[in-house]
Amino acid sequence: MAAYPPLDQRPLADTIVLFDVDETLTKARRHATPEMLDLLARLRQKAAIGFVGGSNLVKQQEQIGSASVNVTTLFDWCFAENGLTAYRLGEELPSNSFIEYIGEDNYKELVKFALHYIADLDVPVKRGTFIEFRNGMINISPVGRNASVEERNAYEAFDLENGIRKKFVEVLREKFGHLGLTFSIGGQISFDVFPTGWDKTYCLKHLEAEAEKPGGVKYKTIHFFGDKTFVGGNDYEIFSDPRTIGHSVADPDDTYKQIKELFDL
Ligand code: M1P
Repeated sequence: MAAYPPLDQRPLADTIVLFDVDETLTKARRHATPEMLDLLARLRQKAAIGFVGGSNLVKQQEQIGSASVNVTTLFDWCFAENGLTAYRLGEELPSNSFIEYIGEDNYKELVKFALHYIADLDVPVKRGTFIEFRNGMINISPVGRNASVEERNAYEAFDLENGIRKKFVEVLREKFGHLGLTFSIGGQISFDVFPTGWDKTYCLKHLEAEAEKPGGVKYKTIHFFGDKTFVGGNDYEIFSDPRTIGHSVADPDDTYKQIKELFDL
């Protein structure tokens, strides 16, 4: 494995570059290319790097890591589920939990309602895992998370035409908004549900905690690269946060190009 200078000894030691995953570092649910991994490794020689993804760590391991490489070794900071699961230099940081926040009874009501709603939905195909329970959020999918890549693409097109997720989210906001939840459509086939404020800006709490630690790095410049930076997209909050410099990308090729230019790589 490549060796990297300690965080406080990199040429741009007070700079961190954070990346969304799907459509920023990789195509949706696909593997990172060797060229992208090489670019990240070169950038890591200069500044700290991290990812901040909505999905859980298992997905980022599949997409960026490999059978022999743990994704937590490829970044200084790993923020899965918006930072609710976090690693610094391969070590897990303290976390927070969706179920503790919402409580079992409210959670049961939400799940009962959502599953009934999905049962009544007329979508071209239904697969399995309609609700995925994660540490810091739940993910709800009308087609089911077991959909294949082809089924995902077909569902996404159908959803765009028929506003299935948009309507679903409106109904849930109406019924469960009082629980302080945010409903965020970030990917192709699903939406995330998490306590308001536990969006991607959540990961910045870890960087603030780092600055407070004796010998911790104080990041003065926090770049964020993401594709869903528009209002309502799941990158919007961190992209527009005054603590970050936001960069909007069209796809992983665009990320590659912008990083090469910005950091002279
Ligand atoms: O990273 C964006 C989103 O990716 C997945 O969405 P989908 O399966 O709908 O394409 C999910 O992991 C979702 O949680 C995440 O926000």
